[in-house]
Amino acid sequence: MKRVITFGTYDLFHIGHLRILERAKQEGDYLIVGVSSDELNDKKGKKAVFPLEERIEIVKSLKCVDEVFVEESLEEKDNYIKKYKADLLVMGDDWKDKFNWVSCSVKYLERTPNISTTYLKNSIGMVYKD
Ligand code: C2G
Repeated sequence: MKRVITFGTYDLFHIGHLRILERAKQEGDYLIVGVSSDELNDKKGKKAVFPLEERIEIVKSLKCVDEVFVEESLEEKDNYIKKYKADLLVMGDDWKDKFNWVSCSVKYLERTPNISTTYLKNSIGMVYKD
């Protein structure tokens, strides 16, 4: 059984998030997802709208996701890979070559165009008034 691992914040969960998780699952049989803690987001210079518990609840509910844990640090990536016995790390290509140092295979998948949490944050206030 091939075990795939991927990571993300998954704030304001959108179609780009769903598609990368579904494509990650297609790379193997079992999908493990590390959801970034609020503290890790602070370090990444991001502030999530939805708290960690809610982001985890949404990701956990997806058919393609088998297991979820909290990602506390980007540098711990290889420890998570070993702990969850992952054979393949999947990331979006905004992270291209950033994680080539890990001990399993790595695949960077193309991001879904024209959608992002940043775009949503900016457009909601401007376009939807009530
Ligand atoms: N994504 C995508 N298409 C989009 C937007 C996002 O394929 N239009 C992918 C990203 O490439 C990433 C995943 O969805 O693989 C989660 O994206 P984010 O929630 O923005 O995750 P990020 O904050 O980049 O955290 O250890 C790495 C980090 O935790 C990744």
